[in-house]
Amino acid sequence: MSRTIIVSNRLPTKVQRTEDDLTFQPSEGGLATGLGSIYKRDGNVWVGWPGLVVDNETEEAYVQEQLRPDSMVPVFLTEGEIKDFYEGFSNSTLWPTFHYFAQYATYEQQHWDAYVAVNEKFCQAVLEQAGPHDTIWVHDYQLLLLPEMLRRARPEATIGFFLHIPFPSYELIRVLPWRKELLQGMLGADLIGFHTFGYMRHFLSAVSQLLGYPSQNGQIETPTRAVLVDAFPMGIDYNRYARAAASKAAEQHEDAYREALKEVRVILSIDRLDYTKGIAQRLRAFELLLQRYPEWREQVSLIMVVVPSRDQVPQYASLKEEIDELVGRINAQYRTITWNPIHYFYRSFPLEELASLYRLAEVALVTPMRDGMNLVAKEFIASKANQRGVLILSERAGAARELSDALIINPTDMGQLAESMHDALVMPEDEQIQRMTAMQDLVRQYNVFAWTKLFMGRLTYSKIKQNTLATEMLDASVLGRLQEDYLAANHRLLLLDYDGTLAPFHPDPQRAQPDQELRLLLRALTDNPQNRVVIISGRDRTTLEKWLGHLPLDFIAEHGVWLRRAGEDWNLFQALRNDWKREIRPILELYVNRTAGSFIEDKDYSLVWHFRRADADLGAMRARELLSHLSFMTTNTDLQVLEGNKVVEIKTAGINKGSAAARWLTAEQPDFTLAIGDDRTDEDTFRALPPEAYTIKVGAGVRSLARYHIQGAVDVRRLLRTLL
Ligand code: GDG
Repeated sequence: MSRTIIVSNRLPTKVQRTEDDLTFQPSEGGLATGLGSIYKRDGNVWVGWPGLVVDNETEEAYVQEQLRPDSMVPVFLTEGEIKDFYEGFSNSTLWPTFHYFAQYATYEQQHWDAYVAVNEKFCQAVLEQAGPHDTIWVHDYQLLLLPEMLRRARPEATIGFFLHIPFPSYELIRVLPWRKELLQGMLGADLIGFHTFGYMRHFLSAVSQLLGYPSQNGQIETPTRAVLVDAFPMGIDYNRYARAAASKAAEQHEDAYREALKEVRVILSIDRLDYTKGIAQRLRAFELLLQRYPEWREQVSLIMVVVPSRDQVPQYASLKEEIDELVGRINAQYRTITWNPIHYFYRSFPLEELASLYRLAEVALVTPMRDGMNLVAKEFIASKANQRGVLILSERAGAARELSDALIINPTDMGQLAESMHDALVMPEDEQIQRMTAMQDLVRQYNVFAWTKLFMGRLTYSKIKQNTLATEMLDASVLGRLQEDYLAANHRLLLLDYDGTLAPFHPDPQRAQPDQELRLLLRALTDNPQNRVVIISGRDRTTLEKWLGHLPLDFIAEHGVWLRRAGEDWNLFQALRNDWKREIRPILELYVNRTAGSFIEDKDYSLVWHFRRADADLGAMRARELLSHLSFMTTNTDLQVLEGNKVVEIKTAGINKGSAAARWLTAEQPDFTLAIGDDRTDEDTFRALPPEAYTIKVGAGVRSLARYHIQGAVDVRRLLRTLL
């Protein structure tokens, strides 16, 4: 039976060193609860760092043994690794960059090296657990390289990846010296999940612009595989928070707080210490509220919990100082003997005390500068049994995409923030109930269990889809059969596409001319009198003739418009017109004018708009626009519009590589046929050939009618050489 392996930087446990022992306590974070239903059953495991440095093998063995019954497998990190991989690359490079704080990011080669090494360490630990067909779910920004490392070792495994923090705009990603490696690392997965559609869009754009891989409906076509990308907003264990808030213990705590606070109303803020959370801005906005609305003085207090975190990273230490200073100043200025404006706690609370704070507060202030999701907002909602209470939520938290009934604010707009606190404090009860009910329904339904189920379901689907789309890989056994059939045959027909098949793409199409190696290869193939070798291309005949005309090859040019048998003259497939160009050309010119880097290729009987050299996203968008423009223009004409690899081509309908290939088939009656091609126009060739023909698609990410696939032009040449 196949197993599921969860991998994250931290294990869902707290291991602590006491004077003469280690203690183990399950940590009940959102992720641990959500995945509990998976990793604890059927021999599944969770692989991760236990959270403390263990410096001898006896202790390592002890930790391993202690965690085994709880289905956890520890990965041990050294002090140096924690410094360079965790505090370094993860928290001083990726964290600030992904949260739009690029000014805080450092770019240290040593940190990167440690990041690679620790990802490899995790990879080894997972491989010790994983069989070839297991499912592996990797979590978060500390392990961006892991999916690809696992893929190399386990090509058939089902691998999912989820990013818990934002994925920023391409403009930030491109700043990172290791940007391509990071994207490639993630693309080892079959399914990549983000909290919001916005993060997903940024990722697709970065992949397209940095790696040149196109995508459609969230499916990326890499040269080797299709990768699915989707949005899965993470939820909480709703009932757990609802129950905790309704518990006797929480009620007692609330009573105690209430007694101390008297009639004072409470605004609540809870965060880990982090510059992304907007804590200082929130304090200034609270001060502004007290200035603008003096009537709230002595009536309202801010309870602010800041959970200590990452204090080894310099920015965190100075943020702590800034907060201490601000709280001190505001309290000193406004406090009275009986009233404290800000109750500030720099520590964490047990769950039932946290729950009592959620109960107590009338307003929750969740105002991060950037936040992947933010679960505090959802926990506050789940805790409000009587539906009274108002959530003020930053538009830059992932949660804002779902919780549209919150008061959504821009966290840098201090005035708006102060006004929204005032609005929340005066909001009529029926409006509070109506908003809170709507949000509770949503948070209850899209809880963490639904999230896990959805992700796992989609992961299974992505694999099924890949398998049904995929052509068989041309492996050694297929190659063996192909060679045998080739040798046994007397009269062979080889139909070879040019660009992307025999020669790699070049940004300037006129510079993709054949090199010496290719010329020699084609010469050797044609030297065998039993071979008929046809170059079947979308190129114009002049170029093909100039590049390869000296060889005894047959040519099918312009996707079947022009035909030439070796040693003969060019013939038209059939009599054709090209007066339509007068009307279509100005449209293409319009798109050239609007899209820098694009250009028109004018072939005898077709027009092509090329956008390989244009900005990738802009080019793709303009191509869609042009396609719809042209589909309108060409209705009821005998023109067809083809979408190729970074090209849009207009030509007469009915003539394509397939109809031309069929002519060769009839004329030659071969007893062995091989066709190789990489783009959509080659599908016509594959379709036209009999089932026993060897049809090979170059690239494996997309659906093809071909029987086999092969990776790139280099592999095509290698394959052809084996036939010599
Ligand atoms: C990352 C992303 C994304 C806080 N104080 C106490 C306490 N907490 C608990 C909260 C909540 C959790 O910590 C914080 O979760 P967040 O979602 O707010 O933020 P990150 O830890 O930064 O998590 C974030 C998340 O991943 C999930 O994908 O939402 O955007 O940054 O559960 O309740 N818990 C206790 N005492 C405290 O004092 N017991």
